Amino acid sequence: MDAIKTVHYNKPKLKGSLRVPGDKSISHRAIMLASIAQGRTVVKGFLDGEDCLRTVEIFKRLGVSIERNGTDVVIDSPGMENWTSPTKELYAGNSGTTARLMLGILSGSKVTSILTGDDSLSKRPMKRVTTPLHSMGAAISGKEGGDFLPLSIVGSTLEGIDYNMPVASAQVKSAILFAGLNAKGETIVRETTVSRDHTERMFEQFGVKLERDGNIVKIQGGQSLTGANVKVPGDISSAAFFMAAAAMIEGSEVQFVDVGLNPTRTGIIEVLQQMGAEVEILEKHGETGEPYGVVKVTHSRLEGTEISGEIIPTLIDELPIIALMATQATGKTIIKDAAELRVKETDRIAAVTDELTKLGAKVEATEDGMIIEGPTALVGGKLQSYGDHRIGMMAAIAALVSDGPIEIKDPSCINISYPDFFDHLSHLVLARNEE
Ligand code: SPQ
Repeated sequence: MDAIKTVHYNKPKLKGSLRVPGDKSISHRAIMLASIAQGRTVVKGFLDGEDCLRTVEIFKRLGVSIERNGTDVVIDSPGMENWTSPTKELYAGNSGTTARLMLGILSGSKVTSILTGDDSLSKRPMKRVTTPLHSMGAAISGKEGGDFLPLSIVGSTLEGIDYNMPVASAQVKSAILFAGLNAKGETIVRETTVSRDHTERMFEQFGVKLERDGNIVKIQGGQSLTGANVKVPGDISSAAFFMAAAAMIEGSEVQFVDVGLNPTRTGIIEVLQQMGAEVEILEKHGETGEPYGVVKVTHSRLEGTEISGEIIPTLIDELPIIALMATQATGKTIIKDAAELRVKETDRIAAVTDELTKLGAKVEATEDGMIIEGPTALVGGKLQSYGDHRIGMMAAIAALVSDGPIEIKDPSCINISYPDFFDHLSHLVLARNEE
C-alpha cells in the first residue's frame, strides 16, 4: 500500500452483504490455547492480519507447528511443557493483545524469553499486567520497573492470587487467567466492569474448568488442555466501520453475515439503536462457544447520545468510528469513562479530536472521552493515521460523508486488523468514484 491513500466517493450509498474477516481477539486466543494444548487444533475463519500473524510467529519460535492455508490454520503442539526456549527475541509488533497475554503465558512456562514490540507498543503500559504477575511469583524484568517492553521472562513456578483489577481490561484479566492455569492453587480475578470474555469461552472449549459469577472468574491451576476445533466469527469491531457508514449515509442498507455477537462486544449495536439507526439481528447461532449471526443496518436520521459506564468495555475499539458518526447526528454526543483510549495504539482521544477537527467537525477532547456536536458538513483534508488501524479506517469512512477527497497518511496500518478493508469498501459502495 502507498504511503498516502486518497479516498473520494461522489454521493456514495452502501448496499449488499459482507463477511468481515475473523475476529482479532478470538484469532489470537485460538493460536495461544492451541499451542498450550498438546495435540492438534484446527481453526477456521482465522484473521490473517498483522497482529495475529505476530502471535503465530511467536509460537513457531517456541517449537509449535502452525500451518496456514488462507483462513484455515492447523496447529500441532507438543504441549507447553515441551516448548523450547527461543534463540531470538519474541516480537509482538504493534499488538497489545499478543504482548500482554504472552506475559501471562510465558511467566508460568518452562522457557526463558525476551518479548519486544514496535515503537507504539513499547510505549504502552505493561505494569497493569506485570504487577499482578509479579505477585504470583513471575520473573519478569525490564527497564523502568518492567512497565515497558522489551521485557525478559524466565518461566517460573507461580502461586494463585485473588486479584481486584483496577482497570476494566480483557488483556489484564486474560494474562492473569493464563498465569493461573499454570499456578499452584486457585486464581481469582475480580473486574469492576465485565470486559470481553473470549479467553473464558475458549478455555471452556479446550476443556478447562472455570467458575464464572458476574464480574468474578476463578480458575484452578494445573489443568491440562486438549486440542479442539475452533470457528472464528467475523470481527464486529471491523464490521463497525461499515455499520456506522450504512447508518450515516442515506439510501444505505448492509447485511453483515457470520459476524460475532458476543454480548461483551455488541455495545456498538446498542449505540447504533440509541442513535436511531435501524439495526435488525436476522439470525443468531453459536449457543456454545462464540455467538454469531446476521445483522442488517439501514440508514435512518441519527441523534446524539451519551455513552458511558458499563457499556464502554463492550465498544472501546469502536469509539473512533462512533465519534465520526456523532458528527453526522443531530445534537450532542457525550463519551465518558473511556480514559483507556489514551493508552491504545495511539492516544485515540487526541487523534480522533485532531483529525475530525481538520474536517470541520465540532469535537472537544475531555480527560476520559469526547463531546461532539452535530450535524456538521465535513470537508475533505489530509489526515494522519498515527500508525493506528482504527484511526486509519475512521479516516477512510470519513471520506464517504465529506465534501472533498481525504488523503490518509500511512494507511498500511489498516492491515493490522483488516487487510481487505479497501476492497470491502469498494464492494459496498455503489456509484463508485475513487480517485
Ligand atoms: O491488541 P491491541 O493492540 O491492544 O488492540 C486493540 C484494538 O483496537 O484492536 C486496542 F488497541 O484491541 C484490544 C481491546 O481494546 C484487544 C483486546 C483483547 O483482545 O483482549 C482487549 C481490549 O483491550 P483492553 O486493554 O481493554 O483489554
